[in-house]
Order: sequence, then C-alpha cells, then structure tokens
Amino acid sequence: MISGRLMWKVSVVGEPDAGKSSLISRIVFDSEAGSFMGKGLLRKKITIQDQNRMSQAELILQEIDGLPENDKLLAGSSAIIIVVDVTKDVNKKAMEKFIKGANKKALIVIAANKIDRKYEAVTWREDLDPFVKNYNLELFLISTKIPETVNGMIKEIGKLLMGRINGK
Ligand SMILES: Nc1nc2c(ncn2[C@@H]2O[C@H](COP(=O)(O)OP(=O)(O)O)[C@@H](O)[C@H]2O)c(=O)[nH]1
Ligand SMILES: [Mg+2]
Repeated sequence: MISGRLMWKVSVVGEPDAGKSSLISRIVFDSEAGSFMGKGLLRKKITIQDQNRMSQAELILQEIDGLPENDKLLAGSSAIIIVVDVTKDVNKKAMEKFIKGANKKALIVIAANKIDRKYEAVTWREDLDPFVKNYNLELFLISTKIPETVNGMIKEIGKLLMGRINGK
C-alpha cells in the first residue's frame, strides 16, 4: 500500500519553440497559451487508474530549454519529457547524447509534438523509433492543440511511474 502524497518532478526539455511551454500550459491549465513563465514551478494533480486501484499524484513541472547535459536542474526528475517538433529536423546526435547522459532512473519520454501539422512533418515515427528501441523509451505523438493527445500521454506517464513504484 502506498500512503502519503506522491510527488513526481517532471522535466520538460527540448529545443526552443518545440512546444514545451504550450505542453505545460495544456497539462496545468488546459489552455493553449504558454505565457506563464516566471511563475516558477507549476503543479498538476493527476488521478491514476491502475487495475482496480485509483491513486492520486502531483506532477511538478519544470521547463528547460535545450537538451542539458549534466544539468543539476534535471536531478531528482522522475520523468523527463523530450519535446520534439515534428515540423523540424531532429538533431539525432544531440538527442542520443542527452539520453545516454540522463539519469537512468528517470522515465524518459519523447513527445513528438505538432502532429496537427503532420502534412508539414519532416520528422516521422520512423526517425524516433530507434531511440525507443535502443533506449527503452516511450514515444507519444501529440499536439498541444489537441487536448486528448496530451491527456492520453499524461495518463500513461502516471501509470508508468506508478508501475515503477510498484516494481512492475
Ligand atoms: N501547430 C502547433 N503549434 C504549436 C504546438 N505546440 C506549440 N505550438 C506553437 O509553437 C510555438 C512555440 O511554442 P512554445 O510552447 O513557446 O515552445 P517552447 O519554446 O518549447 O516553450 C508557439 O507559437 C506555439 O503556439 C502544436 O501542437 N501545434
Ligand atoms: Mg517555453
């Protein structure tokens, strides 16, 4: 049994304009505007439905521009969401380096964002799949403008983090 309050620090990283602020805004406020910077860390309570049990947890969201290496800011992150803009080329070398350097204990998730503009996409699932396979990551195709895609990802992240606690 888990008692007390679960708090998970979630770091949202990625190139400028990938959609990190928009993603956090969607998660926390269910809105599109990403102009909350300066308000510090943002929190979101989530409910996790795992088999027969419901659990509550709080996500503490932190935005970091770029793919920081050895960044103290990342310390203590339960999850790291790498936001990738599918309408731009992905720097695979930088991404691989970042993933290799990141804390092995953190759940690493790639959020391939802006799929509402998929007709302009230059980065495809096939480009990201090797990371998923080689490093055992999770990949979600999302658009911060399509709430269901973000909600679905957050639900899944909640389940995965809960599963880690329960030793699954
Ligand atoms: N079409 C589309 N635009 C998006 C999406 N997510 C973010 N944007 C836009 O991309 C730009 C950069 O977003 P922002 O959240 O500030 O990126 P950040 O620099 O990573 O924090 C803004 O103009 C957003 O409106 C998306 O899913 N679809
Ligand atoms: Mg931002």
